[in-house]
Amino acid sequence: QEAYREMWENLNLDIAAHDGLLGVLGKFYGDIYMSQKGRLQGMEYLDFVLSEVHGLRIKELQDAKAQGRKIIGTFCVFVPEELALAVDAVQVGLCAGADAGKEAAETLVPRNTCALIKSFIGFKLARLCPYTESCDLIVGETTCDGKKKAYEAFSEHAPMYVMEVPQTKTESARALWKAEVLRYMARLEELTGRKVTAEKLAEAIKTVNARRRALQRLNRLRAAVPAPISGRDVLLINQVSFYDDPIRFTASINTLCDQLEERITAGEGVAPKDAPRVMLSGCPMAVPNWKLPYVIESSGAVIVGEESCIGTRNTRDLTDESGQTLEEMIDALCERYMKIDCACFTPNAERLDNVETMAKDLKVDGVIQYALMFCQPYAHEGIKVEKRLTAGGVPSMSLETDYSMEDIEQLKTRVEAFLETV
Ligand code: BJ8
Repeated sequence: QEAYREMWENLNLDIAAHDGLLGVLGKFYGDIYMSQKGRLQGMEYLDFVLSEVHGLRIKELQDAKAQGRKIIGTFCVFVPEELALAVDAVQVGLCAGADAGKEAAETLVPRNTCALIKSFIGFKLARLCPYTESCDLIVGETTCDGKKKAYEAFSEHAPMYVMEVPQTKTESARALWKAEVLRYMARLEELTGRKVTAEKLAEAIKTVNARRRALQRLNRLRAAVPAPISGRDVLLINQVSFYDDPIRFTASINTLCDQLEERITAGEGVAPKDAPRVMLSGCPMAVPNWKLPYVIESSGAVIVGEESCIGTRNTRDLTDESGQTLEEMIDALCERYMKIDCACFTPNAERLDNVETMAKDLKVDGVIQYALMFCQPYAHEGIKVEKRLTAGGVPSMSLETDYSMEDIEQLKTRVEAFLETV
């Protein structure tokens, strides 16, 4: 850590508070991750990335900046990473999953704002996040009301740009989205002084698709019985996918998948064959939000899928790679991103179909709807999703929580009661 102190000082972090945060994180990670039995050797890469998440990766970002590359921060899977890569920028996810800086955040957004929003604002105001501080541009989006309004307040503290994400999938909404993608592309070109060419965009589309394919492969393999990898580990992999270099990350996940294949062939699992198979559905779980997965898996179940943006919603759809011209590639991008079934859309019937299909494909014993407290879109859809699943014979329960540890016993009681019924 000493080696990084100067870098953190240059980023104007609150060093004492940041030391405290890393201490808590390290302990939390040890309890939740390192205590697991029978972990795959390939997870060492993830352990290393996480142990260096505020160190080596930030150093890499600083080195990229020194070479004239720009750093783009995002909060939503709607922001097309392909465009950032096509202008040689580095894109990182800034969603945060810890309670830090909550009081400061509540001076900027109302108390009844979801924990994810309060967390990214808290991290900024408390000067705790070296990613936020490294960004040349932070890209928000008009998804839920909470985020939309929070970006207005956040823009007083950070270099913000907001993409207008439509709320429906009509023809006019698609035209708006294309115009927004082009407007964002122009902003990136202006920021970096580089042009998005057909050649660069084709390469970027391939890079991001390759990462999605590796994660799809991981999701197929983890579905084996007995489950060869814990849900906690797969969540961590999905979380790291938002920070790490995409090419290095893809290679590491494919290596891990090779090990998974060996484990499946040997019939080995991380949980007994008859452990209840649970799927999570709903809000994204940003680093280090591992509370609910830990509660579920320490209750004897194994998580076999995450229907969320830090999960399959971000990896399910690929961008068509057959486009030859820049225009064709941009159309392919627009189309791919409009397949995202975020609860902010109305209507959003395809999400019900997707959740049901996923639950059946994974042969789950039950689905846990996860909503962050004060998240209107996912709380509303939780009701519909639950109805659809129970009608199809899949048990489902809904949980609302935040980032505090106060409700952990209560969650455990509810999860255990649910598991007894599945
Ligand atoms: S595409 S899910 S990443 S918006 S939890 S902030 S919805 S009040 S995160 Fe999301 Fe994009 Fe949609 Fe995905 Fe609002 Fe709810 Fe908070 Fe949320």
